[in-house]
Amino acid sequence: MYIKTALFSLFAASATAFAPANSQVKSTQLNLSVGETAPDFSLTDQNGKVVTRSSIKKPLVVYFYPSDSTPGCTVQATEFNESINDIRKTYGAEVVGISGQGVESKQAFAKELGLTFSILADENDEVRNAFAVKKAAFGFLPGRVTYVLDKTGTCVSVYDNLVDAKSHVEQATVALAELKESAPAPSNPFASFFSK
Ligand SMILES: *[C@@H]1O[C@H](CO)[C@@H](O)[C@H](O)[C@H]1NC(C)=O
Ligand SMILES: CC(=O)N[C@H]1CO[C@H](CO)[C@@H](O)[C@@H]1O
Repeated sequence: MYIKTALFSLFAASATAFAPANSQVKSTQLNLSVGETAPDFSLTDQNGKVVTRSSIKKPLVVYFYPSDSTPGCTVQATEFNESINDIRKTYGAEVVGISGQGVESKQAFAKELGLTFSILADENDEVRNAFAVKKAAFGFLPGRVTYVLDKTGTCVSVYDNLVDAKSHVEQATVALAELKESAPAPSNPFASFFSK
């Protein structure tokens, strides 16, 4: 429901804000940009757990990939899997992967690689469409795009690269490091007592 609403407002916004005068840009070519709030979503992961974006109150790497169990996506998932402990400990962040195949396919892919983070089944591409993930290869392939969101769901980084799957992890880590750097120090000297 909220995805539809988000999708609609994206389209409505895009019609006015982004309409270029002299080129044909379809709304599907528009992506979530830095500074915008990411659409909310609830999707099922490889273990049957429902993951809701807005209930993860930490920085979140949302990476869209073309397809389970393909070579590029295997490299990318393996690389995120290798960095996940660092991403959790150093940056207090979480990672989710999203693609259009179902839960069974996610189960097989995650089991094959021993993944320790959620990969989510977005079977009708609803979330991919809500994020308006840019297509790759002149619009023929689902894109490989990584978004880094801050803990409030605001997008701080977009990285689009179909071919170099490995580089997504590096780019996401750079964005997480910048986010950590820019986190304001608590203005209330007693704040640290309450956040324990
Ligand atoms: C993913 O991480 C887990 C836990 O560290 C490990 O057992 C597994 O082998 C890793 N998978 C790959 C493909 O590296
Ligand atoms: C077509 C479009 O809107 N592209 C944008 C995708 O996001 C990046 C990063 O925010 C922008 O630089 C592009 O203009």
